[in-house]
Amino acid sequence: MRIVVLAGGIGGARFLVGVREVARQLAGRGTPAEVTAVVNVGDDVTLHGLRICPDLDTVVYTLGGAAANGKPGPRSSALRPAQAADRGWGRRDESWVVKEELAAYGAEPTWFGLGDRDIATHLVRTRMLDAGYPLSAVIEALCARWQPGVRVLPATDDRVETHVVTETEALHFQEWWVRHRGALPAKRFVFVGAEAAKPAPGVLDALAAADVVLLAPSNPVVSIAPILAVPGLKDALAAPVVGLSPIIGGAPVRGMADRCLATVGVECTAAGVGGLYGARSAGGILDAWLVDTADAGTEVDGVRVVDCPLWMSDVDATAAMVRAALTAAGLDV
Ligand code: FO1
Repeated sequence: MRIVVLAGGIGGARFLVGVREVARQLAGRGTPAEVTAVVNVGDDVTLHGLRICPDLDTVVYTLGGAAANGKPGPRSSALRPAQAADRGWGRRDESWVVKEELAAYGAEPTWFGLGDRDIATHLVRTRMLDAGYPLSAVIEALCARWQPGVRVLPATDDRVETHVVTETEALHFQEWWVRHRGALPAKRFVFVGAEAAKPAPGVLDALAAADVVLLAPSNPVVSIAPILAVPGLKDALAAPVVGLSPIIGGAPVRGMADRCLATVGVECTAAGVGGLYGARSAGGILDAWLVDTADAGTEVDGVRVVDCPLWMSDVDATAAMVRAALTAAGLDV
């Protein structure tokens, strides 16, 4: 079974821990399963001369057991509720000496938290990019160390950055999200560079070979949309596409999807996001849409809606969501 997952950062990473678990269970029952994560690059930013890839790093760190959200062991995991206070991004056991030193020099931006261990990742990546390696080769090198257990691909090797247009200015997504906590009213999101971008090596092949494509419960506006904005990617969604709602009971599980949805004029509900992705039969991409039991009865034109618990409280809960999504795609799990 070949599973492709379109994913953003924190929610996407936690979801992938469950997808990997189901793939391991399937393999244990004689059904080899390959998982390919196609990850958003729109959050990527250059700060202090370093190229930072938040969503890719969150996925690699989380699956590699290095993330600030705990070590995804065989049973316990990145999803331990006790870690609920965790950051979700960056490294666990982190220190912030370089960040403090940069601030002592007044070296802006001081609003972006670069941990000492995390900086090593950015140094390796920046050095490889400067030497001419594509981003996909950089991620492959990082995965050689972290062994995420799934294939991790950037959506594109080209530079695509999400910028936020407000009443008075355009600023990088990270500045809007981290410095301003999304408080500046955003008029629109622009995926700078998307029109000239190409899917990264392996992305179209993975989609062509896929038995199913899962849309992780990531931010639909600033995590999934920038992936779909890469020309050729949406048209390559030939396999059944099953999405999982990042909105439960009218609120985002994490982050500020509500503010992002308001900017694009979509109501912050499971139905609203399902409608944003749209039915394949109506020019959209969805064949099925999973909503939480709290949103049972949700209807999305032309889309089969299935309700099941969508709280990724631990690996087993997430694995159950994944199995429900694979079943909705008509696969036998
Ligand atoms: N998020 C914050 O809220 N504050 C930070 O200081 C911060 C630093 C940071 C450093 C590296 C990295 O990979 C992610 C970081 N994030 C931080 C998270 C990031 O801004 C967002 O999680 C994603 O871009 C949104 O999905």
